[in-house]
Amino acid sequence: MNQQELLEKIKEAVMDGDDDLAVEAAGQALQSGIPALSILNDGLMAGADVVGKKFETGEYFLPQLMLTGRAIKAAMAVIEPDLKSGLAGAQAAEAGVVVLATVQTDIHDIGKNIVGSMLTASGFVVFDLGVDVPIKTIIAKAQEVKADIIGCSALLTTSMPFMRDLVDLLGAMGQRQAFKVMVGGASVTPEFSERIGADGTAPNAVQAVQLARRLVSQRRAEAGGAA
Ligand code: B1M
Repeated sequence: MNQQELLEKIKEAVMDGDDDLAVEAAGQALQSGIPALSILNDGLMAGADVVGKKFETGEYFLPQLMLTGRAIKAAMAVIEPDLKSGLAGAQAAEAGVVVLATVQTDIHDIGKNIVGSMLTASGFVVFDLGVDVPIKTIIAKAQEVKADIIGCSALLTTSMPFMRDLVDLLGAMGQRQAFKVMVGGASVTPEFSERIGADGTAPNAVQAVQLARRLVSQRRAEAGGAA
């Protein structure tokens, strides 16, 4: 089987919600030399997109979404060590402190967990508050641990506005400059991030780490300038 066929096999395993096949195919893909990031983007997320579209059109139902989520999680366990080792070269102790959460009303956590895991592997201290987290709880934790970055994940168009509310609430509290705010999730675009006044977004976990590094550098430069 060539590399394109292996990626297709992963995509189909995710579409079928077949966790055993997803694990097997992810392992074969790694062995054949496909980079872990490509397995994530071109295999797992590509399969999730198809399932999402079939769910929208009424061809698939909630059980299929659940099986798809399970298959992605299972395959992630196979590729995660490689994803992390790809980042290890640039690892720095105490790269920054991140408070991470899926915002209130939203329970999608697969992408957030991958982002959290990649940030940790890159030397960030991550406080992952889980899913369906009220924005006030996120801000309180960020204040408590003196976070550099608040990272919010949301996959529902109905939960994304809570990320705007978080930015607005920080402003109302006079705390907007205290933290960098990073947002993400399948429907989050750079335009959305800019519109709500966040400091940036990333389409995947590897770019999320790069963004987090940039934001911490900016924050430290700003703090140095203010001193
Ligand atoms: Co749901 N779901 N779901 N779902 N689900 C979507 C999101 C949907 C797009 C499917 C669709 O209809 N096309 C749709 C949302 C539509 C919309 O609002 N526009 C949807 C819906 C409607 C729902 C329910 C409402 C269904 C229902 O009950 N009727 C319900 C909502 C529950 C709730 O949250 N209150 C629901 C439930 C579920 C399950 C629980 C069954 C399951 C989630 C399991 C879990 O997370 N533990 C599920 C799944 C699996 C999906 C899809 C198919 C796949 C999501 C996923 O895990 N992708 C999804 C379709 C899709 O996304 N195309 C869909 C893989 C993951 C690796 O990608 O999360 O995008 P992603 O994360 C990426 C990047 O986005 C980025 O990096 C990650 C890794 O590379 N990233 C960040 C993520 N967070 C970041 C944060 C950052 C930076 C980058 O900075 C802080």
